[in-house]
Amino acid sequence: MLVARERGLLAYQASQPFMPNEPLITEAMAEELGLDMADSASIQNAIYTLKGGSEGERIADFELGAFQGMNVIMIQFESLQEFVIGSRVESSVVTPNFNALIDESWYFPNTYSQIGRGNTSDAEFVTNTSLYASSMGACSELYDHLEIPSMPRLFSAAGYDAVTFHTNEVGFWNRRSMYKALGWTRYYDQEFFGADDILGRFGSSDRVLYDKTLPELIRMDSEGTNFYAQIITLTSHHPFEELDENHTVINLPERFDGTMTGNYLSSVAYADREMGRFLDGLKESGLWDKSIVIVYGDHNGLREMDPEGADLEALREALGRDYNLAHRTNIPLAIHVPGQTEGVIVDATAVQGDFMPSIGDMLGLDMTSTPMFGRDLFVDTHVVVPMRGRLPLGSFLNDRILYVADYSYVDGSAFAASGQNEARFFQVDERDFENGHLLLNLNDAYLESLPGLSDYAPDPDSEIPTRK
Ligand code: GP9
Ligand code: MN
Repeated sequence: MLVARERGLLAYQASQPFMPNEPLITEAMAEELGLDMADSASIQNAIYTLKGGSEGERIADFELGAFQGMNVIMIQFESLQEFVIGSRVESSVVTPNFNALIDESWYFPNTYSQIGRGNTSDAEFVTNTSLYASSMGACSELYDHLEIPSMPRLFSAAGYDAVTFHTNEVGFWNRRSMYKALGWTRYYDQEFFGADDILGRFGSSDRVLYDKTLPELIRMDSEGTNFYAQIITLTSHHPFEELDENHTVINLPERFDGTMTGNYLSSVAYADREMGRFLDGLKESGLWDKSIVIVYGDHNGLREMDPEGADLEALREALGRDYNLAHRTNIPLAIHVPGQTEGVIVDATAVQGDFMPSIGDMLGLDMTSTPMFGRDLFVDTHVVVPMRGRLPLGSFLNDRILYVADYSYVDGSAFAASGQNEARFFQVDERDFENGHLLLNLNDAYLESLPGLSDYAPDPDSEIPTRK
């Protein structure tokens, strides 16, 4: 992309035949890392080596496996960015329910979205595999024919039902095939949710989503079935068109009228209210006390904005500072464990690929046959996460910075991973830059090594959106 941008498309095309056709993992690299692609333990060890180790201080006040046998309810909240949490515009609090959840949960304010071109579906893929998304297309399209080691498969092996809920048709983003590749026990889509209270262009509102999901969870529980449930919300989706009176929950000042920022905040406020009703329902039903509840954003909601326009002006007001690439990629993550009554804030950098090892920690799942690129959030280890798909190849996150690549290492720019202040990157981060590249290669080689599904057939109803 850089060659094309700086030297023109012709130069880019001319350069293609001369690009060396290196294998993803060279023999020398495999030898140095003691890597055998047929052995998952050796892949996991190589990941740890490239990331600078896996040992560190345990930060959790609970033991490994303390929540064995509990259910897991994971809410993937559409377009939820971290800056919204705790924010208020004049007297309007945007996310009172999420704010209250934080007060009794583990909260990771410096969590980053790892999506590539598959938006929501990439977030589903990454959270359930602890792998990296691609820059070549949606993971749901690229990897749908594989039998992918995943969280649903780990839960199934532990005797759980692994179920996923979303009000759109399952063919969107090729989810029917992706869900099979990920090994979900069952999915619930538009066929289950129906067409009541359609909001936006994709499907029924979050009200309908939660109202129909809760009884299913209660039913499974009453039948003695442990479950891992992922709930994919929808209403707070771009373009956040103004909600009618029945769905409006906050009053913003007039200057927010018609701005993307204003519509976005209103839309998130609606989705937050519905989530709050659902969490109350979990409490009333008793499921709250026997479930780990995780809520996080899938990716940014706000898109390109005119630097001089009212959108960005409104955003600066809501954010209280300038908006940069780190703010754009930053999502909230809250984890409530059964019995927890007090909030804990963890400032370390986190990503969506960390959920799987962290859930494995809380439940004591046997994860030895599944290499994971994420880290256990309850152990304080060095962070290095290559970022691609939404940022130029060569970008990465570590404990301190989000580094955005350019031509060479020294040309890139850095943003504080804490989102707070100006950041600088140092030569010392260069190792993370290089290891990030190797981690991506290892990820891709691992995916290439996975077996295909014996009964794979492309889904004729699949729909992959073309816009980014
Ligand atoms: C529709 C929903 C779209 O099913 O996933 O969200 P997007 O991927 O555009 O964020
Ligand atoms: Mn989305």
